[in-house]
Amino acid sequence: MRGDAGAGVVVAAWYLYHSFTPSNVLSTTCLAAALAAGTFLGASASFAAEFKVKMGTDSGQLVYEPADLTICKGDTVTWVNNKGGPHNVVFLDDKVPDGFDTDKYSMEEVLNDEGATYSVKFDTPGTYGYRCAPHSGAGMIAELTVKG
Ligand SMILES: [Cu+2]
Repeated sequence: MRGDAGAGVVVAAWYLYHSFTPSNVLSTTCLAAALAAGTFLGASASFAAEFKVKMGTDSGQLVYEPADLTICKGDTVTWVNNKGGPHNVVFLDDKVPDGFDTDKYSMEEVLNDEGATYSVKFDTPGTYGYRCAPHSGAGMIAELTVKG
């Protein structure tokens, strides 16, 4: 029935919204989360989430927020220029998984406009360190863990 199908989509959207926030995703495994999403969507288990990282806190502190984030393989991180820019994302050559091309995924420029974004999709599990070129001296360095 058409009405039931619509309700199902709403329920699935609610479930995804409430299940894939950065804090909740830590409490489950990537596989379980993907399977649950696949079940709700009636599709494959290759669901990928998007996580937002603020560049500069709302009060203007020169840090990434969260500075320590765990995601699943296939997820995307979108950095948002929040406060205190310009900011950017430069991956640390000595703190990324083998085969990750830091030149390819690091920003050469900076984000000047508040609300401007930069996104990277992560397909290789491991630990990634990155810094903000203008502010790493002030401690604007963060870590990202990608689970398989
Ligand atoms: Cu910065």
